[in-house]
Amino acid sequence: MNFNTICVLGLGYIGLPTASTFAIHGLKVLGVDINPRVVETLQRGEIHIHEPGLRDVLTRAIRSGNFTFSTTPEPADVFLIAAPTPFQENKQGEYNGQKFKLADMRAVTSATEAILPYLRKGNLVVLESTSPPRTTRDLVVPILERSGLKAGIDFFVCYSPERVLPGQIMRELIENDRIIGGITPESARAGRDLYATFVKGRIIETDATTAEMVKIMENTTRDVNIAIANEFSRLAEKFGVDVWEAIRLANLHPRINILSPGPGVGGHCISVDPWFFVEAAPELTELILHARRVNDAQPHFVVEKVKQALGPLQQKKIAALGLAYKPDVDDLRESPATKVVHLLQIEGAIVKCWEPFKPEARMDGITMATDLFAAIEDADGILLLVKHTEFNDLNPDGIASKTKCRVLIDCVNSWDVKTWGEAGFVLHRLGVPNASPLPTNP
Ligand code: SAJ
Repeated sequence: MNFNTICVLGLGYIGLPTASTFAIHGLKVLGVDINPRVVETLQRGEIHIHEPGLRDVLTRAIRSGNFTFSTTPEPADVFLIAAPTPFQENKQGEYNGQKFKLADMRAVTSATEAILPYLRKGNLVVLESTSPPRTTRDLVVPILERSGLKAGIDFFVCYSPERVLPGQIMRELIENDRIIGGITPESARAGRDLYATFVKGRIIETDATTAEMVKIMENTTRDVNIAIANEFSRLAEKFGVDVWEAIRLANLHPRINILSPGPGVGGHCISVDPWFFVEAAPELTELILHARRVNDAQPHFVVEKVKQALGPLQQKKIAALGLAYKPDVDDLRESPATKVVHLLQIEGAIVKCWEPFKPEARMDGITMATDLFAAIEDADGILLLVKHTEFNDLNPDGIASKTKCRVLIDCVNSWDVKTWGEAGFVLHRLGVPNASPLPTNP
């Protein structure tokens, strides 16, 4: 099947890279976003998100003449929905006294409705947004059939989960295997023909609900694995063990791969998607629910660690390094680092934050420093929350010359006790019992 034109709805972290990639591979792409500021930014040739390599592909796409932008769709051969599926902020579900979060499907619903006036016989509609199982069949198809056309007969529908890792999206988009779940085998085949435009990995056809479940299973598995790493970090502190060394040794086993503890799980995927299973079947998801709770509680353990290092936090000045949800990205959504900062402030600490990937970030209740040195100059403690490469590479003597602070708390196993110790610092690490006494500031 040959597709020449595609309308991509949602120009965020997934939609924009995907749309740009289709455009440089010869399709005429209309990028649609309901936010006029996003559309204006892109029309000026500028970009509203940070993702390595995206700027280059976007520029090539625009220069090719294949990529234009609008706030409303137009007729096309393919409609691809890449709208966000966060959870609802103001409403929770409950089962047996346990509360759980609920998916907010409004963006997917309205993107699907926006396609309706343009849907024609022979079209392909693809949902990429991570969605609760059966969304394609039970939410998307009924909306599209309001057109009077019959899904699977007059037009094709498939679910193809995005599986790319933020920070490596441009490469993974092309190289990763693609799962295409059709509402009929013909729909899956149409999806295969579309993605074959640029995917170099395998393209595997299945049904829509299996594809939805596969996507949530992947992210849930990662969440559960991180939860156990976080629990190991708590146990290691209790038993006087260095969790990082213990994990390194355990991972020498050929069938063990423990992930890394840290300040918690953030982002718009792993901390959200497991709730889709819990919401759909709370009676069957005890482990998944508890893993979510373990990861959500991890910022509290970081605060305990800071208290062990600095004593009572009232009026203590803390420099918090890193607010992004993970290393080397500028995305602050659902970031555990911001939760840690809020909890420290509740304890009375005065926190200055430095985020090199988003120095201009403005968030309620968060004080941003103008640069790293402004954050640390008068600190009592320096708290490392994100393993950004530039924090890894900091020079201990250089830092020592800019602040009198000599107490470091590393939550991500970035800094070396010996190297920083030689520069006069006492380094406390998450998952390692605090051995060293509090130093006095010189
Ligand atoms: N994290 C840890 N310890 C680890 C690994 C991660 O605490 O060992 C934390 C990170 O710091 C971050 C969170 O988990 O706060 C999630 O980061 P991540 O790198 O694990 O994943 P995401 O959310 O950036 O991307 C995931 C990926 N899914 C899987 O690896 C199974 C990606 O492939 C998906 O496309 C993406 O979710 C998505 O969009 O669903």
